Amino acid sequence: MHPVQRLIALAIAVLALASPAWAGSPTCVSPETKLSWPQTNPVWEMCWLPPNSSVGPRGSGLELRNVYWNGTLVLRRAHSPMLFAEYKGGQGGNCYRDWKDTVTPILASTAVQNKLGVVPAGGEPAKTSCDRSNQPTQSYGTCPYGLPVPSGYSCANGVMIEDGGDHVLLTAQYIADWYMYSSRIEFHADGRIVPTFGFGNRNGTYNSVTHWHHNYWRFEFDIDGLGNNTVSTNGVDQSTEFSDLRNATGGAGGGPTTWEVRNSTSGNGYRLIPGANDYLVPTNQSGRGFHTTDFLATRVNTSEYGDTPNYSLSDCTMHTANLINGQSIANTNQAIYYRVAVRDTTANDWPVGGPFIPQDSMVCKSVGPEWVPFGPWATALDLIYADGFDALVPGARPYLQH
Ligand SMILES: [Cu+2]
Repeated sequence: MHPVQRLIALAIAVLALASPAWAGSPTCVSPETKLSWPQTNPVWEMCWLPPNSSVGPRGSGLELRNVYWNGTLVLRRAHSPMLFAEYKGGQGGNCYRDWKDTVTPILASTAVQNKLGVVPAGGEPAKTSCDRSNQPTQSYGTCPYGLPVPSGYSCANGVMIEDGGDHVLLTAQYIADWYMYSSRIEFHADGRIVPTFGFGNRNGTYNSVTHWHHNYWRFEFDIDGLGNNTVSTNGVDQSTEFSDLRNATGGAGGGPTTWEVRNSTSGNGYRLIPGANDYLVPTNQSGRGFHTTDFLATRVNTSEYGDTPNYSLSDCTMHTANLINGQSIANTNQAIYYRVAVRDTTANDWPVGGPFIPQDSMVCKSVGPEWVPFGPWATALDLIYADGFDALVPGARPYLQH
């Protein structure tokens, strides 16, 4: 081959490695805002919306649309359209379906307020009510939660976007009267997606009644963007909508239950691994029958963002049968719902009959799983890292060894 031809061939090969079929990038339309992280040679790109611009009846909290990893579509949408509180024995507040569309300020550096930025050296990351609340009976109100506000910091509404070197973290906070909820999601250079939900408070109302909070995330996958995904449970492909439970032991010889979504053709996929704290409060611990499932795999239907299109404060049951109603989920796009819950316990009240645990009702508790990539796109990343292309991703750590 002529030296010039060789050079051209080499250049093409290098370009192909640097951006192999990774041409995809979201188009964001107001009120969506585009995030590219890092800003040059982005690994993750997406459109984000604050809770007050999210879809669904009374919103869906922090909402992300058209999420791309290295130029390949992963998610059409990720958000939290169903949120509940329920009280022991129907005391006090009885039960509620909370709203998810009212923002409340977060204490954060101006560098990360509604734009990608880096927390100043020696400064503190974005602080929500949940981050502040570590005492069993004390509440701290709204931002700045009784704290001094450092120079360069302020209480701001919206989405805080912090560049963590090997990941980017988005933080939103929204309020439903007595409660202030933190919704966070991390996107790691190695492909992992780590959502966290914190159940905080504004004041101490019903602090004296043991109660539970439930958040349901909704992850609408379209891996590779071709509408042909498959969902499996512990490795077994599923063809019809189903609900499922977390299981730490999996029975005799088993392991923790995990679920996977993958492109039926390419094999690119994500595995949902429950977080350790997700197991702390079992399904329906209150015994009231409002929340009986942890995981739902549903077919994507137009404008279906939850179990009911009509929001009502007193509609405090999650109506599983409205979502799991026999539709096929074979070789299509699915919306995965994943429930996490916490219990805020009053003194001398839990467990029923004792011995009672100390009061922890105002201590904020955070829960959440991890989505881990698998398949060719994860394997390709191994090769890229092994070949030294991780220079494109400052601070990135090598992908999990297989
Ligand atoms: Cu609470």
